[in-house]
Amino acid sequence: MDNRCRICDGMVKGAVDLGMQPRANAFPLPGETSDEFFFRLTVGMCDSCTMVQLLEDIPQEVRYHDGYPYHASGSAGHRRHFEGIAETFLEAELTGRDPFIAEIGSNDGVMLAKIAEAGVRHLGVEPSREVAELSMSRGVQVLPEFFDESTAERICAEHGHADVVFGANAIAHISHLASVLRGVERLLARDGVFVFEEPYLGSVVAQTAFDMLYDEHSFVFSVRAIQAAAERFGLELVRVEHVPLHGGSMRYTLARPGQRPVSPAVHEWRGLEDAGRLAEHATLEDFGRRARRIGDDLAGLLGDLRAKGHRVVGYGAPAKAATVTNYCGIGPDVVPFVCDSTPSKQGRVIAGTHIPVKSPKAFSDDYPDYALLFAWNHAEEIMAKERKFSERGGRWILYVPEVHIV
Ligand code: JHZ
Ligand code: ZN
Repeated sequence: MDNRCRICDGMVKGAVDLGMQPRANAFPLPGETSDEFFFRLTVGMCDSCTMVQLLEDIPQEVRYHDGYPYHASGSAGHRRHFEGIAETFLEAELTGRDPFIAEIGSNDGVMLAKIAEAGVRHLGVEPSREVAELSMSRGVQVLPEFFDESTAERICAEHGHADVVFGANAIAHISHLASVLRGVERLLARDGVFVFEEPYLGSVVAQTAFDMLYDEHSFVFSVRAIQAAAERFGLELVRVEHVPLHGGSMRYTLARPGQRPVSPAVHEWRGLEDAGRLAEHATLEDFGRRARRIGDDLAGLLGDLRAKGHRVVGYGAPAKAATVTNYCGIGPDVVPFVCDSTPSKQGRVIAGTHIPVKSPKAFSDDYPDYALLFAWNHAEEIMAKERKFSERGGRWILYVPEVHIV
C-alpha cells in the first residue's frame, strides 16, 4: 500500500502492518460491539521527508468525540511532569507583560490548570467535551474545537499572539499537521515558541513498542522529520529533549528562524538517528518483524499458562491494549478482564477483543497468578501500588522490549 505524505506530498511506502484494528480509545459498552469500526493499521515512512505516518487516516471527529475516555492526569507521575512543564513556562517564557499561552489538545487541563492558578492568560483548544469540561472545572479556559489554520487566526484575532503554543500527545494525532504548523506560525509572537512532546520514533523502534501504533498516532515523530517539517512552514527546530513518558518521548521546541539559539542537542540527536539508520525503510521493516515475534511469543506464553490452569488478568486499559490484544488475538477467553483506574473506561470493553474493563478493586479482591501489564510505561508506579500482589507470589508479564516475567 502506498500513499502521499501529509507533510510534503512525497511517497509513503507501507513498512509495518499490524492487521485490522479498531479505534484504540473506542471502549464500547458490552452491548455496543456489533458494528465496530475497523481499519488496516499500516505504518510507513515518506521517501522524501522521512516522516513516519499511518497510511489510512481515521476522521478526527470519530476519534475525539464527546466521551473521549483518556485522562492525561490519570497517573501521579504524569501530573508531576505536566505541572513541572507549567512551572517552567511560568518562569522562563511567560514573563513579559500580560503573556498568553495556548495548548492544542489540552485534555483534562493537567498542564493548564497550573497556568490558570497563576492567573496567566491561556486558552486550551480541546474538542472532546467531557475532558474539556473537567478542565473547565479546574479553572481552565477552553475553546471546544479542533486546531487548524483558521482556528489559529481566530485565536489570534481574539487573544493576540501567543508567547507559547504547547501540545503533548496531541500534535502527532493531527493528520492535517501542515495546517497546524501554518496556524502556529501565524499565532506565535515574534519570539514565541511552539513546544510539543510526543512519543519518539527512536524509542518506539529501539524497544519494539509496536503497541504505540494505533489510529490516534497519525505520525511518529523523529528529530529529522520534525526539523524538515519546521523548515517547510517557516519555523526552526531549536531544542530537543528526551523525556521518559510513554516509554520515551521527545520534546521539540520550534521558533521563528534566527530568534533562538539552536541547542547542540539538535545536532547530537540527528547524529544518533543517522547512526541508528532511523530514517531507513529497512529499519521499519525490521521493527515489523520483531513485533511479529513478540506477538507470537506473547500469544504462546498466554496459551501455555492457560493450559497449565494459571489465571491471567490484564493491568491497565491504555490505548496500547487495543493494538496488542487485537494483533495477538487475545480475548476474554485468555484474559477475562483488565483493571483500570479511569472511571470512564470501567464497565466498557477493549475495542475489537471485548475484554471487559473493571476497577482496580476487581484485581485486589482476587489476585490472579499473573498480571499482564498493558500500561507498561507506568510499571514503577503500578508495581509500587500493587506491591501486595507480588508479595503474595503474583508475577507481572511484560512484552516490551520483549516478552518477560518479573
Ligand atoms: P497510558 C496515551 O495513550 C494517550 P495510552 C494518548 N492516546 C497518546 O497519544 C499516548 O498516551 C501517547 C491506567 N492506570 O498513560 C490509566 C491505572 O489503571 O499508558 C490509563 O487508562 N492505574 C492520547 O492510553 C492507563 O493505565 C495506574 O496506577 O496508552 C495508562 O494509559 C496508572 C498509573 C494508570 O496511555
Ligand atoms: Zn514527506
